[in-house]
Amino acid sequence: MKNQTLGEFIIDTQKDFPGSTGELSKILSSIRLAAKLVSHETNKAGLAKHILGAAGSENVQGEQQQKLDVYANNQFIEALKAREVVCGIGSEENDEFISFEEDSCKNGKYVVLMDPLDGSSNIDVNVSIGTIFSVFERCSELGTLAKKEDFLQKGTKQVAAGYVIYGSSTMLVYSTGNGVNGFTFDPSIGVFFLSHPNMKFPEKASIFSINEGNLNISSSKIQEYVAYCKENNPSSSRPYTARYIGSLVADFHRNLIKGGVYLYPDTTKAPNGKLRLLYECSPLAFIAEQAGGKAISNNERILDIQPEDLHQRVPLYIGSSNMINELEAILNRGN
Ligand code: P6P
Repeated sequence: MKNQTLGEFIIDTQKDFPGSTGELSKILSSIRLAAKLVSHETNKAGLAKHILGAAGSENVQGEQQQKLDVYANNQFIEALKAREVVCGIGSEENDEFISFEEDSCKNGKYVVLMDPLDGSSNIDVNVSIGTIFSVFERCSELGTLAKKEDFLQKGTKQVAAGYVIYGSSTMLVYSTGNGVNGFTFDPSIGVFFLSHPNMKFPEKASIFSINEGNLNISSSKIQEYVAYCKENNPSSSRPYTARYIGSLVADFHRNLIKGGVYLYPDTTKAPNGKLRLLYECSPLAFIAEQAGGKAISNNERILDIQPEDLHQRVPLYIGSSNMINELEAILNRGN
C-alpha cells in the first residue's frame, strides 16, 4: 500500500501471527511513540541548553550520562510500562533490570532490552545517534515479577528487534522475523511512513567500518583482515572503502543500505570488545540476518551466544554476508 503508515503496517502484519492477541503490536506502538518524543528532543538538542551536557551522573558502564540519555531512557520505559504488556525492561542506563510491580504489568507476556540512546557521546557534535531494542517472550511465570532468566535469552529467541536512527531524518527499522522494514518520520504531521520495504543488504559490498586507532591492540587476524580490505586488487573491488562514524546505529544503517561490514573486535584494552550482547549486538544481529547478512563474534554466531550477564560485552562483526565470509575465512584458519 502506498504511503502506508507504521500504525497501518503493524495492524496489517499482525495477521502474520495466528492467534496473536495484539500485545506485540502494542509494544511496537509504544516504541513508535517514545521514538517521536526522543526525536523531537534530539533535533533541538543543539538549541535547548537544558539538554546539552552531561547529567553529571554515570551509567553502569562508567560513562558520563548525557541528559538526553536519561530523557530517552525514561521515555521508552514509561511508554512501554503504560501499555501493560511488558513485565520488565533491561536498559544500558540501568545497573539492574527493572521488574514492574503493578499487577497489570506482572501479567505482561514480554520483556524488552534496550540501549535507549547509543552513541550519545556524539550528541554535542551533531552526529546521528540511535535507539536499539530487543523483545523476548518472558520465560518466567505470568503474574510474577520479571526474573533474570527472562532477559538472559539467546538472540534466536527474540520475537522482535529494531532500531531508531536520529539523523538527517528519523527512521524506525524493525523486524518481527518476517523480513526488515524501514519507516521514515514526517515531523510535520508526526507520522512514520513505510519508506524502505523489505530491506536487504546489497549483494556486493565494499565498505569496512572499524576504529583503526585500535588496530595495533587487536588480534593479528583482525589486522590481517583490515590489510586485506586495503589491498590494491581491482579485480575484487579492493581497496574497499573505509567509513567509521563512531555511532553504531549510524554505521550499521549505512552498511544495511549501501553494503558493508562493521567490526568492533576484542583488544588488549577491551578483552571482550566494547559492545553489549543483549541490547546492541543481539538485536542488530537479528536485523542483519533477516536482511540477508551475518553477525558473528570471533568463532560463533551472535544469535547463538547464551548470555550470562545483563551488560555482557562481546566482539562484534556484522554486515554483508560476502564480507563476513571473507573475515571468517581468516578467523577460522589455523594459525
Ligand atoms: P570507539 C558509542 O559509544 C559506541 O557504543 C558505538 O555507538 C560506537 O560504534 C562505538 O561505541 C565507538 O567506539 O571506541 O570507536 O569510540
